[in-house]
Amino acid sequence: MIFCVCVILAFFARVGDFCIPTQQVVTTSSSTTTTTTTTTTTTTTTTTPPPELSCITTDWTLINRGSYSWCIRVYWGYANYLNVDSVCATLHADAVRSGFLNASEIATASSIALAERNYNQRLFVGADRISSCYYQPLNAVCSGTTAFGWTDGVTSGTDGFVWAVGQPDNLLYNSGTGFSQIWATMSTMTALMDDIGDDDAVQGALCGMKADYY
Ligand SMILES: *[C@@H]1O[C@H](CO)[C@@H](O)[C@H](O)[C@H]1NC(C)=O
Ligand SMILES: [Ca+2]
Repeated sequence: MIFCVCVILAFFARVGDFCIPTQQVVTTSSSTTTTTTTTTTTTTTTTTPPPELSCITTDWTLINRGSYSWCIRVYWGYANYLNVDSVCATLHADAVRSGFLNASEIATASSIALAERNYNQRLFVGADRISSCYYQPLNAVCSGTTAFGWTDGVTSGTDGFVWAVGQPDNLLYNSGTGFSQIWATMSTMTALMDDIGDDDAVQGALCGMKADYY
């Protein structure tokens, strides 16, 4: 009996030895791939030039007057005292008869006009006789620099009053006809000004308007 138990125990002992499970260590080698994404943000600073003043279309000529820019263009067409104040608006709603800052501007206006019509023409410009000089001859009080005032709202000074000899003469001022020599004109070939009245008509007008950021 004891023998049998021993045999059995021995048997189990051996089986037990045999059955001790072998621990299998499975080493999983995990490789970690680190992807580094480098985002390079390139900030390109484009220096945008400030917008430049220009004229609305190329048939206007830009004149730099320092603190502002002015555009001029000739209106061609029959003009007299009846339409003198409206012909420029047919070119652009903002356009008015143009004055002159100095002799160089009237020369510029003349060359523009001559490039379009190469013979002498008379054009209304933006200067009207001041009322206190109505019916006054050319004299010390109503002189070439004092008898007229610029009408375009921007031109100032008296350097632009470049008159022909003996002008403004207020022709017929005392003739009793009542012709008021209110309006100033320019001759395109001589680049000189002359005052005319409502008995006369000319070939157009020198128009002006402010330049803008078009
Ligand atoms: C005449 O006016 C123009 C602008 O139209 C200006 O550039 C120029 O310097 C002026 N000339 C003189 C002598 O003042
Ligand atoms: Ca005259």
